[in-house]
Parts: sequence; C-alpha cells; structure tokens
Amino acid sequence: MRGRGCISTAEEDLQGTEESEQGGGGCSSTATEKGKKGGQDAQEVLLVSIRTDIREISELIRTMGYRIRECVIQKRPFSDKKYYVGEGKLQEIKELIAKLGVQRIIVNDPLHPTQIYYIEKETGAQVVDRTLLILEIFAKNANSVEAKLQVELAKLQYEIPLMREYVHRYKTGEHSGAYGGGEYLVDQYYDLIKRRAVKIKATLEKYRMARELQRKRRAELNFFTVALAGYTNAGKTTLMNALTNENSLADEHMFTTLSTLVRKISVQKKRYLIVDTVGFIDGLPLYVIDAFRSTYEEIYMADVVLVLVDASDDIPEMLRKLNVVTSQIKQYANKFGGSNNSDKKILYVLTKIDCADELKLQQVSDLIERDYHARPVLISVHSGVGIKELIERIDACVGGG
Ligand SMILES: Nc1nc2c(ncn2[C@@H]2O[C@H](COP(=O)(O)OP(=O)(O)OP(=O)(O)O)[C@@H](O)[C@H]2O)c(=O)[nH]1
Ligand SMILES: [Mg+2]
Repeated sequence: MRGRGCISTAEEDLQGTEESEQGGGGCSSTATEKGKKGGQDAQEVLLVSIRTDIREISELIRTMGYRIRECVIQKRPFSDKKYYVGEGKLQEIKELIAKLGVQRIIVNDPLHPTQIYYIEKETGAQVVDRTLLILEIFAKNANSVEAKLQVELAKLQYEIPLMREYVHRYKTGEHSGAYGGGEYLVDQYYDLIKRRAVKIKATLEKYRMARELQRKRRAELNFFTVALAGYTNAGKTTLMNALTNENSLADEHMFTTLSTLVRKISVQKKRYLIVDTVGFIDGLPLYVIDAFRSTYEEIYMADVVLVLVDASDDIPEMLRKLNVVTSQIKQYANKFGGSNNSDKKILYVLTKIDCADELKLQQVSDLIERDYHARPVLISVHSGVGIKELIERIDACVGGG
C-alpha cells in the first residue's frame, strides 16, 4: 500500500471526550498537546504553489513540524488538470527532488486524486495537498476519543476517492506495484475503509446526540452559552483563559485547539458557559466540516458567538479571514441548525490590538461596521484592554445591562 491508510482501532466509547464544565481545574488536554508538539524532527519538504501568497501554507507547514527546503512557484490562473503545474515545471520539480533527496511535496491547494496520482508517479515523492496537510495537523493535535474519530473519518473521506483512483489505475494496468496484494486485496481494503467510515459516523452521531442533550440541560439550568469562534490562531484560547482563569494551551501554531472546552463564569448573577473549540480555515472541504459537525455545532447553537479577528494581520487579511468565518458559520448554521439560528447574536471582536496602530484599528472597525453592521469590540488579552467592555457587551447581548 502507499502508506496512506488511516484505519485505526480508536476506542469507540463515549468516555474520553475533552469537554468539561468544571469551573477552574486543570485542562487535561494541555500536557498531551504540549508533549505532541515537542521533539519532532523537522522533515524537509518541497513546497509547490501556483500562487505567490504562500504565507498560510508556510504557517501550516511549520505547524506540522516540517521545514521548507525549496519552494517552486509557477503563477497560473488555474491548475493543470494532470500535474497541477505545467509539464516543464514538473520536470524541474523532478530534478529538484532527485537533487535534494526530499521525499514530500506539499502543494498549496487541494488536489484532485488524478493529480496526486500523476505527480506521485512522475516524481516518486509523496504528495501532500493542502487538505491532507490540515488533516495531518488535526491528527497530531487530536487528544480526545471524539476528536480522534472525527479526524479519522475526515481522513477516510479524503482517502476513499484517492483509493478509487489507484484502484482504477491498477485495474486498467496503468499502475502496478503499489498494491502488491493483487486486485482482490485492493477491493477488500477499499470495502474495509468504507465500512470503517460508516461505523465511525454512527459513533460520532452518538457523541452529537450526547452534546445536544448537554445543551438542553444547560438551557434548563439557565446558562447562557458564549462560543469563541474565529480563524485558527485568532486568539480564542488566550481569551478563554483570561475569561475563565483557565490554563489551556495557546500558542503561535495553527489548530492548537481541536477539542471543545467549556467553562463556567458568572457575570451580574447570570451564569455563562464559555466554549472554546476548533478554529476555521479557508477551503476546508465539506466532508471535514461534516466530520467535525458535533464540535462546530457548539458554535452554531450558542446564544452568543464572539467572532475573533486577529488585529496583528494586515487589513485585507483580517477581512479575508473574517469573511471565511462568517460565511462558514452562516452556511453550516443554516444546514444544521435550521431557523433557530437566524437570530443568532454575533459580536465581532478585534483581538491582539497591542499589535496594531490606531489608524489601522479605526479603518478596519469602519469596514467591519460597513459590511457587518456592527462595531467590533477592541481587546488585547496581553494588556488587558477591552476585556471589561467585552463582558458588558456579552451581558447586553443576552438582555442584561
Ligand atoms: N500580542 C498578543 N498576542 C496574543 C493575544 N492574544 C493571543 N495572542 C497570541 O496569539 C497566538 C494564538 O493564540 P491562541 O489563543 O492559541 O489562538 P487560537 O485561536 O486558540 O488558536 P487555535 O486553537 O490554534 O486555532 C498565541 O501565540 C497567543 O499568545 C493578544 O492580546 N496580544
Ligand atoms: Mg486554541
């Protein structure tokens, strides 16, 4: 096999979920997540892109613990159907791979299985497209049984069309060797991953139902739920820690948080549950969002959603990320939440304002007000600015103040 198989034997019980509603107390994820981040040898990779903006993919590569040895950029309006880049560029890549001894190519876009097949066939290197890179980061950071199953399901959904491509090439005689077990075994493996996906879906549905019950219980106990949403690395966990005296892992890497964490706070005699969960990113395929449905639902179903925007980014980047987050929330709230979500209260929050000058904050606030009809709250957790106002705004949202 090509070594992409991701069928695991993760325990399928409803124990080990990371969620906890205890006030204070340690977050069991912290140590595990820290442990997983350290000590990984930097594997060298070749980055290939048809766009010049490689900031985000470079960040993802760093987060995964890889090191970019060389970067090949061929500016094109759309990718080549077979090789992603043109044939001439592919030759260049082939020579580079041989010269540098690099075994992985990271591609700055999601690829079609046919493209993966042909690039791997030509170069002999393993191709990791943007989607798989994100899934690898998810796999590295998943620390609860539920998160592990969600990642496994997403990886299987990624794998199935790729398998289909390889099976097709194998059966037409175009590909040999990789599936040394023969046609029968290939079919068997294909069936196995499909069956495994069905089984995981059923288990995840149980988790989802359990969360739904939990939400009902919280509502009956008059808790207001405040979800922290935002692009990955926006500063959600840092804010969660500040609001709840928690000490969850927050760092400069992407997708540090993958499991949901719920903590109680009380404000003006009202009881709130603050929910920190997985971040958003551009271009995440639907099946990944679907696999993480129970997790993202914590955002869609909250009474108030804080949409965090990282003010240390430049203005176009802030608006791009904000657009990704709000359109994904809208899209999936409609899909999963029905009409309940039409009156959801969203508060826009510019975070890390200690890293931005007055003029930039003024300009981006005006743009957000123009496009989203609400003035953002400006905060810096590091300096403490704006936190009091944020709490007041949350309280006002649920009918207080
Ligand atoms: N300067 C500054 N940095 C901040 C502030 N808030 C968060 N950060 C930094 O931003 C980085 C990301 O913070 P996190 O809280 O991990 O962000 P997140 O949104 O939870 O990220 P993921 O869980 O990876 O999606 C960390 O290095 C934080 O120290 C702030 O107010 N000012
Ligand atoms: Mg986080």
